[in-house]
This record gives sequence, structure tokens and C-alpha cells, in this order.
Amino acid sequence: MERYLVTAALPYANGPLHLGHIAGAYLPADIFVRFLRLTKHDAVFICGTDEHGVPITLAAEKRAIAPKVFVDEVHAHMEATFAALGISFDNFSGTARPAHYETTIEFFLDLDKKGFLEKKSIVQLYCGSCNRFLPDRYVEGVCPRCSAAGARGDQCEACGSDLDQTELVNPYCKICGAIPVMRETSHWFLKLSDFEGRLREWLESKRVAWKENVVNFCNGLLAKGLPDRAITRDLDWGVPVPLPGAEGKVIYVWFDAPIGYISSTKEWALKKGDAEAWKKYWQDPDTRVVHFIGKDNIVFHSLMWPAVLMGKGGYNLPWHIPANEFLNIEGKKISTSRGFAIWAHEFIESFPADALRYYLAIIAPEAKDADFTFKEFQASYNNELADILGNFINRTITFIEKYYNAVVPPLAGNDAETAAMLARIDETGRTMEQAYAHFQVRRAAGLFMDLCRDANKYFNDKAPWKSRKEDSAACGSALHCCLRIIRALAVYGSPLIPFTCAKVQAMFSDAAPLDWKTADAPLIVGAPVKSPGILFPKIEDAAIAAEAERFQKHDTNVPHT
Ligand code: B3M
Ligand code: ZN
Repeated sequence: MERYLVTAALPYANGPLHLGHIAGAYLPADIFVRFLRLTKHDAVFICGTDEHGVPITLAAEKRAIAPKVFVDEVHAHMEATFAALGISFDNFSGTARPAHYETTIEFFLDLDKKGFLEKKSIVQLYCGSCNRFLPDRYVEGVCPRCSAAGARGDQCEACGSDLDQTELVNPYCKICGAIPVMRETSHWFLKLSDFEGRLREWLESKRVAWKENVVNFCNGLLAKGLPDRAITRDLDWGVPVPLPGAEGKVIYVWFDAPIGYISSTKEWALKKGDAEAWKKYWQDPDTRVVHFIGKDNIVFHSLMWPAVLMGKGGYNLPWHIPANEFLNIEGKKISTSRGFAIWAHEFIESFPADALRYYLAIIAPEAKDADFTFKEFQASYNNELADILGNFINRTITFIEKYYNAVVPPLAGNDAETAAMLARIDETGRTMEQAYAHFQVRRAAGLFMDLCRDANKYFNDKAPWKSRKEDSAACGSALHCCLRIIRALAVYGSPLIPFTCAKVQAMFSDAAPLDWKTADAPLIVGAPVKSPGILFPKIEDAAIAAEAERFQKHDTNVPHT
């Protein structure tokens, strides 16, 4: 048994979750954790809302409410969405809580004491009419390299150059349009260069196990040398910088956010009445810390965060960082600012969570970006979950209820087809275990459906509607085998479609808790079984059309009628 601490990126509390978030981080993390629980590993699944940063302040200002009120509202909304989707966090905290401030301050002061922070005076753009220093994303101007208009304070999208905001020609404040001035301020910088050697060595040790793109990307940055990063900001929303002369300054959101994984684990420990329990997960080197993230968060998780942990000392570095690519919608990139997104809470008002989980699993953006289409979503549910899995279970249980008194019939004799089918269950258990353990959600879902297909074929070959009259024992035996498949499917599929699998498991009267090891254990002959009812009522064209229309209405860039 291994011990795992699994995290999914802390979502910014500045708006609702969309399907890109779910496909990229939360669903794959949940599938992995559910698999670990089934295989009896010790796993704690941690998340929480990322409650700092300028977009949150601005969103709260717009509504004329305090940032804390705003983030609490978003937090509650997200928590409900995750629950409806079956994302089974052990703790879902938030980074504006006092305990998180405490842990963040402890890290900051410790790094400062050890000489890993340096205070430097810098010049930044200040907007006199907004009364604030402008974060990079809130100042635009003409690119000093290619002269394109609309370059951002950190980057010009036209030529791809990284920029310093003070280099922008004719800068203007994106919030109010005024022309900012240069003003001196001081900030604390994390001396990333102190960690280059150790980071290089550590990443090298991950070369085989991690995705190539993650390792190569980080090595590319390391080769250029890591510049010191400012980890404080002139803002009033965030963790206050705990040093004299730092009034009006807070810790940068990307410094405190990953520390949120630790403070959320502490909160979890406290809630279960064992305040010290978090230490086993963060400080015992036997624990495997796994961070599920989207590809836009790679730098922070595989360079900055490990540097912070190395500086602090005594904490586990990430064991694995399964980073996913993006989910597009109908061939186009998701854009929350344009409203081009499918909101998770709306989608599951219309469709079962398992329908969404299954579809996002079979198209999981693991090696490249994936594309969500409404038609494909409908087809994956109707043609696979309903017509293959649902149909197989339904045919089996209908026969057993009708002709075998709704109890498990005996397995008689050992014909070649049945022996092959039983071996097939076992084989699927082994291959799916490999897939889940290696974060291969797509492959796991494919193997699962393959077994469902083979099960239907076995049922057809055995033709119980015929054999029932000719040789009732042989027919019962085939149905016994079908029940064995169904019980195994309930276990193997439960990380993917947990709601359905719970219903399937409940068909069996001896329903023990789901356990990978006993997934294909022999059934008790004569034990009652009952129908789970209709598992997958068809999704009609009209429902799909209505949802697609609701989605189109969010998109500010398409003409609506
Ligand atoms: N909130 C970015 C994001 O939601 C950021 C992740 C923090 S993980 C510590 O994509
Ligand atoms: Zn302004």
C-alpha cells in the first residue's frame, strides 16, 4: 500500500467552472483518486479555491461587495458544482482563510531568514486615476519590438516577445484608460537562481516517468537561467507581507496558492480531529505528492513551487505532475472573457454527471488538445453507455428476473466461451489497473467499453432466448457469467462513472464495498439480484439542441437571433 497526497489546481474564485477546467484537472484527478481508494491505497484528495489576485478584486468591485464576500459566494457555488459532478475531494478549502495566511507567512519568513528572498527597488506603472500600481495584465500599449498595438504588460501576442511593463510605448490603464506614470516601489524577490542546480537534478530524475513536454519545457527555461521573481505586490487583497516597511503590500497570488495545498491538508486534518495528520502526507518522504494541473500552470508547479519547497526544507517535492492539454469547444478555444465556454453547473442541470464524465474521459486532452462537440457527446452516451453497457445489463437482469427467480444461477460446466470470457474479465482488470495508475484516462475508458462490447457479443453467442428452452442449465450458466461481468464492470468503471456503478453494485444483495481485488470474485449461487432500473434513458436530439443554443447565447462573438 502506498500513501498519496493528490491535488487538483486550486480554481480561481472569479467565475464559475467550465468544462475545460473539469476535463483538464478535476476529472482526471478524481478518477485517479477513486482508483487509489478502490485499490486500498492511502490517498487524500485536496483542493480549494484560489481567492487572491487582481481579477477577483476587480470582479468584487464591479459588484460593489468586499472581495471576501465575493470569493465566499464563488466558493459555495463551485463546491456544489464539484459535488454534483462526483468530484470527491477530501477537503475543499479556500486561500482567504486565517489558517492559510498563517502557513503562507511561515513560508515567507522562513525563506527570508534563510536568505532566499531579496528586497529590491523597482519602477512600475502606476495609474493615478485608479490609485493603484498596474499588474502586467492590466496595462497595454504599443510593443517596443514589433510596434503592434495592444501588447500586454508581460507579453506581446503579435510577436511573442516577453516584455517588461515599463518598456511599453504609449501605455494605458486597461481598467480606466488613463495614462499611467512610472513610480518607484520596492518588492521582495525569490532568488530562483539559488535553486537552478537542484531543480535541474531533480527534473532529470523525473525524465522517464513524467510527460516529455513537462520536462522539456522546464529544462528549456532552466537552460536560459531563472530570473528572480517578485513575490509581493502593491495591493490590499492578499496575504499581507509580514515584514516592517511593507504596509500596503501583499504576497503574490502565485506564491501563496500552492501553499494552499498544504493549508487545505491541515484543515482536513483538523476536521477529522487529528491535527498532526497532515504531516504524514507532506513531510514523510514515503508519500507521493501528485499535482493535477492544466498545461498553463506547468512553470509554477514544476519550477517555482519546488524551489519554494526546497528553500523551506523538510517537505515532499512533487512526485508527479500530470499536466493536461486544453479542451476546445466545437473546434474553437474556450474564452471565458468572451463567454465562449460551457459552464459545468448548467450542463449538469441538463445531463447526468456520468454522461459528462464518460465523454470527457474518452476524449481526455492527455497528449494533445481535445475537442468537445455536442453531437459526439450525445453519441458517446446513446451509442456506448446506453446501447452497449445499459443494454447488456438490462438484457441480463431481464432474463434472470423472468426465468431464474431473480437469483444468481449456478455456473455449470466449463465451456470454452465462458472460460474465455472469465479470463477476459481478469485481463481487463489488469490492463485497466495499468491505465489508471499511469493517468491514462482515455485508455481506461476505452478498455472498459471494450469489455462491455465483448460482453454483449458473449450474450449474443450464448443466445439465452434459445438455450433457455434447449438447455436451461447451460443458459443459467451463461447468465451467471454475465452477472460476473456486470459485477466487475461496477468496480472497474466506478472511477469513471461512479453514480451508475453504485447503482449497478446495488443489484447484488451481497453488495460489499467496491474493491478492486474482489471485482471478479465468484458469486454466491442463489443470492438475489435485482434490476437497477433504466440506467441510461436516451438523450434526445431536442435536449442537445437546447443545450447548444444556451451555449451559443453565452458567446458574445456570435450573432444570436
Ligand atoms: N488558480 C490558475 C488556474 O486556475 C490557478 C491555479 C493555482 S494552483 C496552486 O488555472
Ligand atoms: Zn486606471
